[in-house]
Amino acid sequence: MFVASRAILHLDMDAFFASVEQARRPELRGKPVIVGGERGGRGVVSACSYEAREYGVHSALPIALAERLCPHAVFLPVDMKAYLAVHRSLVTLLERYTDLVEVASIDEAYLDVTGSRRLFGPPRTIAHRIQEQVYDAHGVTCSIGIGPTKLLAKLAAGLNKPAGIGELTGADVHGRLRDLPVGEVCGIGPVTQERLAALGLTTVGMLQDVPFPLLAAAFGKGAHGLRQLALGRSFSPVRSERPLPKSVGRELTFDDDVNDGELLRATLLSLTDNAVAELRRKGLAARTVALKVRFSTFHTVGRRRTLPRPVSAVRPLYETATALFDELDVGARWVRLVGVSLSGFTHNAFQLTLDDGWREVALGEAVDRVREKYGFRALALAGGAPARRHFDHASPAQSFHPSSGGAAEVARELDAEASRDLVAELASEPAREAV
Ligand code: TTP
Ligand code: MG
Ligand code: MG
Repeated sequence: MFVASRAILHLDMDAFFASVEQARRPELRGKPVIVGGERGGRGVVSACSYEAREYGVHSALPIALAERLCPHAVFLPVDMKAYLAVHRSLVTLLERYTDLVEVASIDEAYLDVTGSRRLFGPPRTIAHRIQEQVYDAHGVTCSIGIGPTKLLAKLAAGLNKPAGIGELTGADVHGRLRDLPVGEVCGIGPVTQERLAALGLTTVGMLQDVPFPLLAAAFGKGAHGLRQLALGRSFSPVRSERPLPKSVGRELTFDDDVNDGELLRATLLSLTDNAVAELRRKGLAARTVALKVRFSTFHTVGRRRTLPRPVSAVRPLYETATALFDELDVGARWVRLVGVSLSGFTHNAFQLTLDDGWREVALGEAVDRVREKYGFRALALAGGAPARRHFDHASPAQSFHPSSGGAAEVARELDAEASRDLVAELASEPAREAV
């Protein structure tokens, strides 16, 4: 079961090396083009245009054989420098849509656009825009698959080649996917394919249905993983290779200095909540919480604490922030500014979390989804209410939160019942240890 449905795109360029050659030499468009070496060469085909594929040419075929199959094709040497230049530009283009871009090969990448929808629209709209921009920039086409997991997104891209956009959902696993040959599933290589064929298992549906003991007898510990693949279940997150940000922080300068402990704590909750929303958008988990307090005298103090393991849920991070706040013993002093900063990042695994923190993560993701749709203030943690009242009368100079519309306005748009439930559940969750 998926904790929360993610929106993942898989992009793969069509006949990549051959398309780049056709784009820079327009006279080659519409012709069979084979990249891999000159005629008479001893190499193999790296890439061939779709026109050449009609003659049975494919990657890894010896050039000599390709020549026989398609004698009138244009044969070109590999110009890796040119393809790498397109590749680099492509990655830069994709990173405009999300921080979570995983480069899977020279011509393919995964994008987790779960957090990008508010800004760029539904995944299909994002896919269309990417296709257009790739074509405008390089004159080459790509295929894009959409799915809740990397596995399904990649399959969807493959099924919609060339130049297509397609989507596979969890429901397709027991529908369209069943007739696919097992070899189409990323992770089932030629050796496994052969072993499956020996058992008479050639399609995804057969692999879904085969009695598990039979699979276990043949594949031992690998049987479970195979079955999971056949069921479209892969929880591996999109892993960006971008350098991780150093910190994500939020701070608030009050209009008037404050010495109300309740308001200060509520502010910390809202600040943490807001920073965690960015953390999730970036697919990160944090280990270190830092607190900053500036008094009315402009004297500024800070405290930081590192947790035993990275987390991406509000509660343990907020509890750490308030523990740090208590240590500061603010007492009756007047406070001008408070800030919370998170650091010590790792990429968060958006996986089926088996520890008892899973519920909090799922609720957090649900809150993110509502906010994506209706604006950040549509849902606020119950404990944040006093601070929210304060924000509602805040001066525009405040550094806190990218908000859209007032709370009352978005609340009207919301299904009030659903939002109350979420807030109530979050508020009534028993406090847990920091990790
Ligand atoms: P692929 O994406 O596998 O193939 P492709 O882009 O040529 O065609 P498709 O439309 O089916 O995706 O590989 C990307 C590039 O990697 C390809 O253009 C050339 C290179 N490559 C090789 O050099 N040798 C190979 O055996 C394969 C499969 C690819
Ligand atoms: Mg390709
Ligand atoms: Mg590829």
